[in-house]
Amino acid sequence: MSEFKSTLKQKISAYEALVKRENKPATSNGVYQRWQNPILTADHAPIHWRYDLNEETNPLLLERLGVNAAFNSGALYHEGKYILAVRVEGDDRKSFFAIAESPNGVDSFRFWDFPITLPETERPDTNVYDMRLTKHEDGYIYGLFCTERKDENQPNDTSAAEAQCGIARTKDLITWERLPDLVTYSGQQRNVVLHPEFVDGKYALYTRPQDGFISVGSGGGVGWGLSESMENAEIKEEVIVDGKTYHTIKEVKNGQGPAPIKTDKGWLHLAHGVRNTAAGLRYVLYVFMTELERPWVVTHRPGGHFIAPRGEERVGDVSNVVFTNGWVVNGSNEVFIYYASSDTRMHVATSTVDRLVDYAMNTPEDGLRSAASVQTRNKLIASNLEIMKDLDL
Ligand code: M1P
Repeated sequence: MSEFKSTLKQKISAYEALVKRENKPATSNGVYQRWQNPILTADHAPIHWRYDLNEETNPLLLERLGVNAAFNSGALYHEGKYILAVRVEGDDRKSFFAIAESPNGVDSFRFWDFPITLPETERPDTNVYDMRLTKHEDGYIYGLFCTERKDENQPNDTSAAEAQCGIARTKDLITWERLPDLVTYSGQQRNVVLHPEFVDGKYALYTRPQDGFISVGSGGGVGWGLSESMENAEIKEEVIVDGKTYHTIKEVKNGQGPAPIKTDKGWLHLAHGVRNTAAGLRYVLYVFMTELERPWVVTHRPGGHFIAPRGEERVGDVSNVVFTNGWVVNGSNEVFIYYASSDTRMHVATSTVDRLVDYAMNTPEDGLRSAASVQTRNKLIASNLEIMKDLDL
């Protein structure tokens, strides 16, 4: 066997070992179960995406098109499979979307042969990322994502960018129809998510109005608005569902994660919150619930973070970040929370609808002052000390 072929054979067997690696439960806090291994990394990108496998044109078997990261994935439970619309980032810093599927939701995620071919609009995207998948009651699967383009108003600033909400839809996850970008009357938009049901006969969207590309400025918060259509989506009026708040985990900014899960107690939401530190921004996940009939009205706000970066999750291209834009409920009411760490890799945590609703409804709110936090904790401690007297463990 030629050296080319034997090297390729080794690469294929290392790749197969990675993709087939069994995942195991890690720590659990009763609310959710973390799993040991990242479910997707840059190394999960298929070999045929990265190497030219033609011995004549690539005799030294060099990696021609490297992949830098696989993170921030939209998710769907579809035809009995766990589907992720992964943000894959090439070494050239451009992100694109690719579908990966798993039979069990916790390991064996394998990319489909080709990434998604996403049509462009008349104003081509420079970069696209963070697709939220929503199976809407109109029959389509929508992918809403951030489209980033150069800010033409600042031609001399090579990092001045503009973020807006791009929209595509599909029925089979293979062929995608691109629709015009969402029109809103806020400066920029990121983290826009389609609600799965019509509200008052209209499409309902969670938004994140922001003044600048990174800074939300005077804007921010998880917003909400209605649109007559998705073919020409336009939100004339945005209300803030869940604003940013001083000295909380969402002091600087926040954003809706995936589309909310419908439960008999209300809509269950997952979001990210950002605060500033001397080491830079820290991104964590949090949960809230809204009314069934009025999904823009918050009913429960469990205080603090739900998932924060831990161990190796804390380090990556943008360290100290966990971010989510995908979760699914399977046929047994189990919830698979797909989250990325440090803009580098994907993880899963599992729970159930009942556990998450219990967490959302029975976790005390942030009291917004140290004294209030101590009061809440003392109440728990006093009650527990009484219980512990009679505990015979
Ligand atoms: O780098 C952390 C995250 O930053 C952005 O999120 P937000 O708009 O809330 O600041 C996004 O670019 C996201 O992709 C990224 O993970």
